[in-house]
Amino acid sequence: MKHLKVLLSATALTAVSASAALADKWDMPMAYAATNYHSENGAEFAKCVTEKSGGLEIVTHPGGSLFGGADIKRAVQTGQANIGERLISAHANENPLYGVDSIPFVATSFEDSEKLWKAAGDKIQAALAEENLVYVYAVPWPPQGIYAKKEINSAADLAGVKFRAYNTATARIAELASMVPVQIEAAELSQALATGVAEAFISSGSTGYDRKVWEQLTHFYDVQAWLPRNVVFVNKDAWDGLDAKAQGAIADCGAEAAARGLSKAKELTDFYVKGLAENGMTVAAPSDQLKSDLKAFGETMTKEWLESAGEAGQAIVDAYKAM
Ligand code: PCA
Repeated sequence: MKHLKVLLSATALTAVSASAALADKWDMPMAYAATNYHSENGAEFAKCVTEKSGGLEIVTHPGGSLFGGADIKRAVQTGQANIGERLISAHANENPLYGVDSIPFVATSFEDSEKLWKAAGDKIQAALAEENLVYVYAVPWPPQGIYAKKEINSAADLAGVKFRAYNTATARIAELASMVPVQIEAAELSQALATGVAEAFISSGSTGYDRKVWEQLTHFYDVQAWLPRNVVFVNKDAWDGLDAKAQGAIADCGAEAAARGLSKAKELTDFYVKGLAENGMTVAAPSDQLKSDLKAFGETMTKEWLESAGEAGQAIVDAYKAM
């Protein structure tokens, strides 16, 4: 009798642990503000997976609260987090292909940015796979412009300015314009501007709006230089550990998130730029001189990127141009 009791409780224990193993919870670090459309889109994606996967719950952690932007990719590669979102061009120093979306004036509209991403898709996915990452989806930022606290009519007006960079392309522009680059995550941008660590930067209306940069800066030049992307990826070992239903849910919810994020980005672009103006900033198109100075930087940087990205880079640009 005693024997039977022990056996029964052992069976009960096994049943409990088996059902617990089926349910899994993944933390998803994200670098940008909770109210930003990328983060809201990521939360929708997480909800979709939680509903459709049959046991996998994804919980987003926006604003760099779990891992700061600079640490998210490594955290997912090493399995400290199983899924995460990162501005992929910030890793162009590791693989130039990750910088394909940030070459000035190669793709400057949503339409062209989609084409370029399509042309780059397989190669980006392969590069991520080599780093133990499975690509899920990507969403563009609105076109990039210049923020400053004085009138900027040419590259010469930028010389000596302390410039916040977010990837190698923005750091290179700082160098070409004789600015002083400092690498800062968007989550720390307001503080960097308030303390004078940075006094100008390139980004979308979205990040200027999120970080209320009108409190320190006065001008936004709508240069429309490129549209960088946030990419969501999963740790490959964690992916391999999922059943087909959960993998399918991530793929389907990811495809939906890519489409939803793109249309949000398009829809909000004007809203953000208007918001900058409504809060007192001077919003203007770049002067002809500034435009031609930046175009010249763009030509130099396109050449440099093609040199560093080699045949794979050339193949992407050729495919894009043929579209
Ligand atoms: N916002 C992000 C990247 C590009 C953008 O528009 C940032 O400034 O960090």
